[in-house]
Amino acid sequence: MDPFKFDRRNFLKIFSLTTLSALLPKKNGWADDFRNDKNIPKQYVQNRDTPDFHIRSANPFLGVDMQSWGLAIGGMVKNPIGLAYEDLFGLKMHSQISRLKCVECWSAKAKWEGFRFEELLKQVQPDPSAKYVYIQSADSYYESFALEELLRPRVLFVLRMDGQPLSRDHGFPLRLIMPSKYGYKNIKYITSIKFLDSRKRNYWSNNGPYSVDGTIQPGVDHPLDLDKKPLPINGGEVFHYFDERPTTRRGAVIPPH
Ligand SMILES: Nc1nc2c(c(=O)[nH]1)N[C@H]1C(S)=C(S)[C@@H](COP(=O)(O)O)O[C@H]1N2
Ligand SMILES: [Mo]
Repeated sequence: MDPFKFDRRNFLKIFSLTTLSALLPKKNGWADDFRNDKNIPKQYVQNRDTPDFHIRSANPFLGVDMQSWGLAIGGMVKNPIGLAYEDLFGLKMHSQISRLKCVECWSAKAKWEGFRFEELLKQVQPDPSAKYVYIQSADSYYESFALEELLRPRVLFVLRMDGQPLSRDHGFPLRLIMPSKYGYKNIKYITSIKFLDSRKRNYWSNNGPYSVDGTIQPGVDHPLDLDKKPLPINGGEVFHYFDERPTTRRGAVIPPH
């Protein structure tokens, strides 16, 4: 069944709050680990260099179980909601061709289809003081944004890639695409979106040398934009510091910003 063929009028059968609480992960409603099977078989989602579009997944993961999947949106909002997969196809769709660039020096382009963040804002009505957004995913990954960043042009909550529903490896059922930021900000397998009045850290600033901001720095393969000691990165170039500023091995100095 092609979810795009759903009748628009039947959309937005927004869950009751009881259904919503059943959807939410157990601990405090916002647990960090959603994986229901730690005994992962061979065909799990993992880092893989496929010819068309590499796959990057920090933790072994079976893929989202659609029996229990729902999108929970809450935190500092007037109207917390839970949306089913079908509900998402009732939102206004946009399409764009954009490139995803990983910090590990590869990038790939695809056609993405999805909805804009405004669509969710209209429904939940965040408090004026909720200036930050924390997004969690089914594989225990998490990202953190200023609300304003999610409203920028060409930021999409994506359901389809190259004319098909997202594949399991590329983030089914729902991922973020934000072309101005490195791949790691483009969170896959989204399960919850929480509005907050302070900025939380993201997975890769807690587990590696990458910043919460993650804005792509032009003219270099990858930056180390934290003030930590530079580290070699698998599959990429090793960074050196020169006059406090990182350079590539080819010597291109990252412009101050
Ligand atoms: N949930 C989740 N999202 C994630 C990741 C992850 O490990 N888990 N990896 C990130 C990284 S580092 C990159 S480069 C992109 C890669 O997207 P792709 O696997 O579709 O190529 O996904 C990002 N989103
Ligand atoms: Mo990445």
